[in-house]
Amino acid sequence: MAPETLVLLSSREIAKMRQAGRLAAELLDHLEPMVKPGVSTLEINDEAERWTQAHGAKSAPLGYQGFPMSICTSVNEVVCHGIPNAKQILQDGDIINIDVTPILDSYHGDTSKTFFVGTPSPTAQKLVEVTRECMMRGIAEVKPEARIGDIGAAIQEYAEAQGFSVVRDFVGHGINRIFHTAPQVPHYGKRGKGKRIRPGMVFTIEPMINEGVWEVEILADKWTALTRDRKLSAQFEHTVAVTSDGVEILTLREEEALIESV
Ligand code: EYF
Ligand code: CO
Repeated sequence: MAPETLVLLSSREIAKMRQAGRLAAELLDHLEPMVKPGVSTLEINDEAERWTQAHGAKSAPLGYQGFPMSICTSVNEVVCHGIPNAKQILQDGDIINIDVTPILDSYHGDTSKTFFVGTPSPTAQKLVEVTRECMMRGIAEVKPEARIGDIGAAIQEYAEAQGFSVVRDFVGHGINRIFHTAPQVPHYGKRGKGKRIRPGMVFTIEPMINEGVWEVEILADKWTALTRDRKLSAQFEHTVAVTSDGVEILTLREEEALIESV
């Protein structure tokens, strides 16, 4: 089937996605204690690869379209697809997005979180908090009969009201046995526009929110996207499944489940 065909997953397939999503969430939890000044992004990558293999899974990014590493590590002005590197040592005040996608039993779980390294600046703190809230507001729009445009509109309205901008060049995407498939899920847009949301759809919501302008540049390595003005960028990502009456977050971490239930 062409990757752009929009598929609705059966409950059996969603159960598989739930297992992959849970593993992805646990991997982020496992990596979190490593996020400290003095640690290199390569050390985080190598631990992610070791842990993924030890849990019977594979790292989807490794070799995907030629990507050279197992996870993406995007620090400060890097918007996404940062490549882990032995020479990149985390410093107090940095922010780092860690984006993981294990493949378990052929199904993908894709999630990311932006972490603080030590103590953040007030601007970094606000940007990261607003970006997580953008993702959650986008997820709250997901229900049968809503439109894909409702997700982006909710994200864009909140980000811009807080004085930040929404990256246009990278979007959420359908995900199942295939890493990137239909539908595309922009993090900006208009309510009532775009494809209708149906039970059985599974896709990512992964807003990248910038402190300054929304435009990005790609480094000479052909992968790393960074802000055109070199100001900060943050990102959060969940994989979600549309249910008969709303949404299930397949990559929810234990810590978040506790927050969501209070
Ligand atoms: C050709 C890639 C292709 N794409 C997405 C491919 O986790 C991800 N999204 O949430 C994600 C991770 C990777 C990825 C790793 C490699 N790619 C990246 C950058 C440019 C590009 O163009
Ligand atoms: Co991802």
